Amino acid sequence: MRANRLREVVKERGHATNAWLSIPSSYSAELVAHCGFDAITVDLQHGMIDFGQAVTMLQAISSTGATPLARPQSSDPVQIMQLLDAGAYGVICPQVDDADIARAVVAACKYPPSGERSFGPARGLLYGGPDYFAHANREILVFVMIESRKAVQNLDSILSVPGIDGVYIGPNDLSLSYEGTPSSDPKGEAAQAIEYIRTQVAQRQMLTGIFCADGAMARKRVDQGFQVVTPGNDAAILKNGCLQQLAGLGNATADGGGSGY
Ligand code: 3PY
Ligand code: MG
Repeated sequence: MRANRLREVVKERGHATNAWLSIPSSYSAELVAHCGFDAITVDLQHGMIDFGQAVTMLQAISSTGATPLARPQSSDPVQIMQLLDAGAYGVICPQVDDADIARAVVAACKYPPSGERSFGPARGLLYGGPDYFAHANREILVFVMIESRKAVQNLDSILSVPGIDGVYIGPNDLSLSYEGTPSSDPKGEAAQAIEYIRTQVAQRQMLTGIFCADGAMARKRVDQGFQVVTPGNDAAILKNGCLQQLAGLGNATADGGGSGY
């Protein structure tokens, strides 16, 4: 089976970059994948992407060496299994607030006896190779998103669920939960929670990941010790690029907004 390079990259370089796709286009997925990111996440939760579009985007990503990942809409095992069958080499599952949800996510990602994934790897087999079934439980990465006060309170029991490879922090939802307002760079209690989560996850030798608004924030998170970072999503990068070009011309921008989320 084709190896999942993401863990190796973290070992070799200390950190990996993970692009985040919300635009339903195989062309933009291909374009981003050719930029040199170590992994690319197709986001079905907040992206404008349905399953059929996700398949074409995973195909586009597999024209490069980047590890294809997907964020499902929820911890629904049906969609998780479908995305893995479509060739995702890992999932970043949103809103994993307790150990029961974490167990359901792991079960959807692992073939028996470790889990309950149904057999039918379809495109996973084309991408991974003929021995996909024998190695999928090891190669497929399971990230759970910790993004609420409840999840932080349950962190120890969530991280005790066997089969979790890493945690991805959603700072916007975390900030919403703690501070009542979303922020990709939370302050106060939410910022303390981010550092608490990172240290707890690192102590267990699991991967520490976090969504960031842009490259500068991603750099800050790497310096803080995070291993997998997302320097903004495709829509925010596109919008910022357009605004920058217009500003370079001295033109007023339509709404003055910038970073997206
Ligand atoms: C969050 O910041 O809450 C996220 O889920 C990032 O995508
Ligand atoms: Mg979130």
